[in-house]
Amino acid sequence: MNDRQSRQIFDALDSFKIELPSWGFADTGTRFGKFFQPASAIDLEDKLHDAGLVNKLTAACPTVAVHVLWDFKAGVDPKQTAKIAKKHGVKIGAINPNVFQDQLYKLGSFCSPNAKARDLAMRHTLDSVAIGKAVGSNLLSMWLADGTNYPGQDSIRARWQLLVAAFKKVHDAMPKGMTLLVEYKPFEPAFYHTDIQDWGAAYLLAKHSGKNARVLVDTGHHLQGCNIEQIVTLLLHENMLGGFHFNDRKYADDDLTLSSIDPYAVFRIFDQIAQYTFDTGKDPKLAYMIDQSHNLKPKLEAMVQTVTMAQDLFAKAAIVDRKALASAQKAGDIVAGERCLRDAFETDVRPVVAKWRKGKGIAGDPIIALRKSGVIAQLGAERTAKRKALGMVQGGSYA
Ligand SMILES: [Mn+2]
Repeated sequence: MNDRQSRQIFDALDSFKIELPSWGFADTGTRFGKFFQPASAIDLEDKLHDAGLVNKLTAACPTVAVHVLWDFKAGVDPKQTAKIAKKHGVKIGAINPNVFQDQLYKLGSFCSPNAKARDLAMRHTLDSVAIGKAVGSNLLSMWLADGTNYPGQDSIRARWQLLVAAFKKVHDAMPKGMTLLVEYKPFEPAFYHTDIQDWGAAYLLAKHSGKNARVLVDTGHHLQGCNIEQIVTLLLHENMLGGFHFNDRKYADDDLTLSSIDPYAVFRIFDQIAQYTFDTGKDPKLAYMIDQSHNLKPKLEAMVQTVTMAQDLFAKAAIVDRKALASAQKAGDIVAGERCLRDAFETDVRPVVAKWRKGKGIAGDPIIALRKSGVIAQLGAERTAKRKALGMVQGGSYA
């Protein structure tokens, strides 16, 4: 590692902020059940506390994404939530409306043939815009569970028309400076067709919505073998990429920690972003967010691990020799081109990343620091007592 590469890594890490999901600190599970953790967050204050802790350990996570239904109670001033976040050294980031849990959404939300479901989805989403405004968030992140389970169940075209009209209305209700992020997913919970099933549908919907709409790429929301970095490249080139939901997967939307299955795939995504910046001189201003719920790993450890893995891979992408890569590509030298990527990917960047952390006044290895602190056991004892005092049985919904 030479000095130039070290500087490149420092600059890259300075620019790389990752948003934490409030739902990643609460008890979560699969449809087969949940395994509870004593230290899991009970309420929004706990979630913001935990996010604050991850930010302190990593110096890279100043914002927290919230789920409106799970995190905001009716009648509670959202500004109070912003104050609690501030107390823990973080800010509220992306606002995620929830238009999939109410019984009315059986046939969908914005795409439902039931006008009452569509109205409820619109009211809730406009309320979410208002919450975003109140807490100073500039991101409205939309994921829909809309779709059908059987051919003939509903008109795919009629549903698309409803969707386009609804997103345009939401977009036009947003204040200036707010971005509508459109997330896609090929299947689940719908098993036959999903209304926003891929990046093409999300792109079209964002285009129809208006100039402040962009596509959100959730790394776990693709079919097997999909070339995600190509999607990222095309969306960047078209100025239509808004950001990411990070997680990893082996089979479907598995919510595994980022790069736990395929680090090279994550590196290739970061490589394309670094290439875009190198080629254009532009900062694509992407929202890097984690979307994971950890069913087995200790939640705080899983979150810190994700952030550190993302930083390592982002650092590796920053040291690709772009000039040598361009020369190899021009000469048609396939092996040399590939070696440019492999050389960077196989470089052990951890000592430089640790040095960057020490420069920020934090430990070189945040996982070790977290373990040494004993805070997970301490939170486990405190929260067990809190549950007892509140007469709570551990568990419940994702909230
Ligand atoms: Mn997601």
